[in-house]
Amino acid sequence: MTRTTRTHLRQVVVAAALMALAAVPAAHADLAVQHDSTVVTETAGNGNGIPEPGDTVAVTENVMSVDPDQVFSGVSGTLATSFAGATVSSASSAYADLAFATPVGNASPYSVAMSSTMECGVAVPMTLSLQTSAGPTGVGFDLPTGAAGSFAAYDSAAVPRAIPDGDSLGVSSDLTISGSGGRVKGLRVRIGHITHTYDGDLTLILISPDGRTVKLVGGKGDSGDDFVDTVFDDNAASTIRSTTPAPFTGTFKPAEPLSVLDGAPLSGSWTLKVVDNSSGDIGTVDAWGLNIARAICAPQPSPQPPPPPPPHDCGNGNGAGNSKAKPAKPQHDCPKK
Ligand SMILES: [Ca+2]
Ligand SMILES: [Ca+2]
Ligand SMILES: [Ca+2]
Repeated sequence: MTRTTRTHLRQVVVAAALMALAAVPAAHADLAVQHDSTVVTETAGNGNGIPEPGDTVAVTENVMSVDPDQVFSGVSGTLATSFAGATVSSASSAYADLAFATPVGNASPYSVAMSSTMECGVAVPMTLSLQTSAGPTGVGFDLPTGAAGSFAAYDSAAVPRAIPDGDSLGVSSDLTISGSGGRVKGLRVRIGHITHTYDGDLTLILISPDGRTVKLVGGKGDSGDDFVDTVFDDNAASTIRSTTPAPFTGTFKPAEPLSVLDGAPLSGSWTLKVVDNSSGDIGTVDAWGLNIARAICAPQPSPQPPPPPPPHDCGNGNGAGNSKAKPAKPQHDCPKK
């Protein structure tokens, strides 16, 4: 086998390994490199600074070592996406060494072009494959698109629902949103009323139409009764704590972030699942709803208009030759002869 062939074979093997990595990033999770944060900057498009369909964006993906005993050196990244509406045009970059708990970004920005036909609000899934002196690894992250529109309120009609006592299957109450679709860019959950004589029995979970789950609260309130006008919002100051008294009236941070629902389809069947984990006390889901901000995107600039027609020659030879000095007048302004 020639040197060239061996090199080529090695490249093919590496390429195959990268493809496998993109498909199954969890297989390399033991290398202890994690996603930290992503910085997205619009570099071409409609110029409003918001990543949107039709824009090209520069991407800095900050990663870090979560292994206190290892510094990763010789790090290089290759960015890819399996999403049909996006194209990575600058995919490769070096990274400085990854020391424990210190985020490091790609030395040269990645570039991603988003198709003008992709849906506003979609979070574009990206895979960053990393080569290091300790072996290959990878991280996944999303590129969000669009801005949040105004919130609209939706209420579940599937109430009341009895909560089965001490049953891990729980009860599901649906909230169906019909209409023109769109994607979520912000979401709050309103628990108008749950009647229950021992809140500490309960776990509340929201499920999106595409199957994403968010735990809102679980096992809080001890023997306290009911939920009354409880709102879950990522922007709230704190979660429901062990010391928070029932019935939890007010606005609280959910146990898990609702932001994972950004990019989910708005239309379809949302579900509030309520599980009663302990026998003895019972209750019902009486009223709940969602406040959802739909993703909105600004249009891309119109194509350049065609050049104006040549000025009308009124028959006295002052047409094209003088067009720079005198703009053409409409035809009806020609002097009468
Ligand atoms: Ca934009
Ligand atoms: Ca009680
Ligand atoms: Ca119970």
